[in-house]
Amino acid sequence: QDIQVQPSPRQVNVTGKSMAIPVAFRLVGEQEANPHAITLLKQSLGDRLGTEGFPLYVGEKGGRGVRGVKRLIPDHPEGYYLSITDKAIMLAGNDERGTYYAVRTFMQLFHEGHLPFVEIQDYPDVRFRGVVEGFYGTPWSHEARLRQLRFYGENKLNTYIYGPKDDPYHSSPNWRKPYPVKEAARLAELVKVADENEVDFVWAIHPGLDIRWETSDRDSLMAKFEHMYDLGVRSFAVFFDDISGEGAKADRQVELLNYIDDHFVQVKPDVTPLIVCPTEYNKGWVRPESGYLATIGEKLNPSVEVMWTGDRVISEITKEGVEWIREQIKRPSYIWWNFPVSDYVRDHLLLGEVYGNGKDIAGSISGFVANPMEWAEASKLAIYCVADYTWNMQSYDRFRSWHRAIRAIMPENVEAFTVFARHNSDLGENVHRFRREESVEIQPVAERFMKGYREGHCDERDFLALQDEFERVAEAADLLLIDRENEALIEEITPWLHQFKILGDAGQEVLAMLKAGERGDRELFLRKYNHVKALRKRSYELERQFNQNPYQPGVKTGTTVLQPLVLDVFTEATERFNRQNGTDLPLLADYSPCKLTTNVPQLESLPLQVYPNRVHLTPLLEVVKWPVGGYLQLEFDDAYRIPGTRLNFDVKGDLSWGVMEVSADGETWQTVALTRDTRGRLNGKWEDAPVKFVRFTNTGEGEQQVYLREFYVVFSL
Ligand code: LOG
Repeated sequence: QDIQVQPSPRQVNVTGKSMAIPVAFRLVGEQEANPHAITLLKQSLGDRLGTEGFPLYVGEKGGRGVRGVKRLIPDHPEGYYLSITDKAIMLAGNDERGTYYAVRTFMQLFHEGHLPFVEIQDYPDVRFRGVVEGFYGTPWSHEARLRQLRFYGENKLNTYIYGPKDDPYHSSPNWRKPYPVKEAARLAELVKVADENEVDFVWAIHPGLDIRWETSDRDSLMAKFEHMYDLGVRSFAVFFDDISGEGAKADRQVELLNYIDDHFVQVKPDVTPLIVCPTEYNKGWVRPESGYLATIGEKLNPSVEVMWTGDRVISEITKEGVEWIREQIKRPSYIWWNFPVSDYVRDHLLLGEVYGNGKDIAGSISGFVANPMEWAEASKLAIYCVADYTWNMQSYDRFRSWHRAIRAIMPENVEAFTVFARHNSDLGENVHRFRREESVEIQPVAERFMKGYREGHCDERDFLALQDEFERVAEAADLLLIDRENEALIEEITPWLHQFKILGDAGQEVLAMLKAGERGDRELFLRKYNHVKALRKRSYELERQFNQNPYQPGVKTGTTVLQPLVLDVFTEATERFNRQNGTDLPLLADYSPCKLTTNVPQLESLPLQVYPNRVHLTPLLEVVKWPVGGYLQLEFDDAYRIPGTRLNFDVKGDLSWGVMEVSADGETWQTVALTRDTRGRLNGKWEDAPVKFVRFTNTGEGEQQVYLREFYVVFSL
C-alpha cells in the first residue's frame, strides 16, 4: 500500500496490512504530553476519543505512556516514533514538538476508513524550517497569516519570521514605537496561533535606515523588544539588509547585537537564539576589504544566528557556498532563500517547482526559510515543497513534491491548477538574472513545430499537441475563475487567470489562422486575424487595469514559451498571407523606441518600462553601488524633445557628484540643469532641441551608494 506522508518521513516500515479505524480510542498519557499535540488529536478524533477502546499511547520520551518504546525514538530534536499494530498505537516524541509531529503524521495515515500497520522513525534534516515574510510590497493580511501558520503546522514547518519591509513598525521610521493597540492585538493573536501550531513566531526589526549609534536608540530598540515580549513573542531577529552609510557598520551592529543578546535574549528564560540578517548577506556583495564579515565572524556572540541568501541575492544554495560562508562567519548560516518572492518581478507569478538547492547542505546550515510572494495563498505551493525539502533532503523529489503541493492546495481542481502553474513559473528578464523553467513539456514541441512551419511543412501531431495545450489553458482559466474551493487563492490570481484565458484563446486562434492560410481561406484567415488583434488589445487593457504597482505594473503569463509561440505563429502566418495576397496586414511586434546601456553592474539587466511618451527605469529595492565614471544611458531610435526628466536617489542635499546630459549624436553632450523639489527629487527638462541620448554619470571622486527610487524621461516628437 502507498503510504503518503508530508513531508516525506525518514523511515517507514510497513509491518502488515491495515485495520478498520477503531470506533473508540483509549488515550494514555494525556496528562504529561504536549498539550498542543493532545488538542490536535482531540480535534481529529472527536467522539472516538475517550477512556475506553483501542489503546493510543502518546507522549514525550520519558513519559509514562510511551515508556516501552524509549529506545526506538530517534535522538534528534523534533524526532518521533510512531507505530500502529493490531494491539496499540504509539505516538512518541523525542521532545514536545516531536510528539506534535507524530500526531500530524498519524492524521495523514487515515485512508478510506482504514489505518495501515506501520512503524515510522522520523526527524527533520534542518533545525529551523519555514518562512520569512521579508518582501517589499503590501504585507500579508491578518487572515492570510493565520492561514499560513496553520499550513506550517500541517507541514511540520517550525518557523515564521515576521519582517515585511513595508510595515512601518518593523522598519523606519516607526521601529522605535510600540504597535498601536489594534495591530498589537493582532500580533498577539498570531503568536498564539503560531504556538498552537508549534511554530516559533520570530519578530524582526529593521532599524538600520536611520539608526543612530547612541544609547537612546539602543534603549528604544530594547523597549520595542520588551513590548513584543509582552505580546507573547519569544523569538527575535534584527535585519540590517538593504542599507548603507552609518547603519551598515559591522562593529556598531555587532556591539548592538551582543548587547541585545547579553541583556535580553540570555536574560529571559524562554527566548530562543537571536537571528541577524547582515548587510553583506550574499557573496556577490561581500567586500573582503570592508572586513564586514570578518567582524561578524569574530566578534558576534557565537549563539547568534546569521542569515545568508547564497552566492547572490537570489540564488540556488550549494554545499560549496554554505561551506564558504561558514568559514567567514564561524558558524553555520541560517539560509534566507529568496524564492518564491516576486517583489522585483511583480507582474509575474512564481508557481514552479522548487529546485536547484543542494541536497547535501543540511549539515552546513542551521536554518532555511523561504521569502514568499506578496500573494500568500499562491506562495503555499513553494512553501509546501520547501517543507518537504528541508525535512528530508535526500529523498526530496522536486516533481513529486510539486504535484503533491498542488493536490494539497486545490484538491478539487488539480488538473486546472497544474496547467496554470506549469505556465506561470519563470520570472522573465530581471535585474537579479534569476530564471526558472517554464512550460517544460510543450517547449520542445513548440520549437520543433515552428522550425518546420518556417521551412514550409507543418507537423500534424505537433500541431494537435499545441492546439490541445492551448485548449487546456483556456479551460483551466475558466474552471479556476469559478472555483469556490480556495477563494483566497483565486482572488489573488484572478488578474492572471483573465490573462491566461486570453492566452489560451489567442493560441487557438493563431493556429486557426495558420490552417486557414494553408488552405487559402482568405475570409476565415481575416476573421481569425482580427480576433487575435482584439485579444491582444484586451490583454493590454488588463495590463493597465490590474496590479498597478509602481515597480512592474501589469499581469504577465506564459511569457517564456507560450506567448512567444503565439507571436511567432501570428507573425509567420501573417507575413505569408501578405506575400500570397499582396496585402499589408500589420504585425503585432513589440516595439520599443528606447534602449538602456550602463556600466553600473547592478543595473545591467534592469528592464525598462516604456509608455507612449515616457520611459521609466524599473525601481530597484536594494542599495546601488555606483562607481566613479558609472553611467546610465538611454538611447532613443529617433530625435525627441525631452520636456521632463526625473531622478530620485533618495539622498539628502544636493547631488554634487553626478550630471545629467543629453546629446543628439552621442558625441557632443550638454548638461541638463536639475532642480530639487520638496520631496528631494531632481527634475530637469530639455526643450531646446531634439536629442537621441540622455545619460547620467557619476563624475565625482568616489563610489556612491544610493537607492534607485525613480528615473524617468518624458519624450515627444
Ligand atoms: C531583501 C528582501 C527582498 C529580496 C528580493 C534580503 C535579505 N533582503 O535585495 O527584502 O524581498 O531581496 O527582492 C532583498 O533578501 N534585497
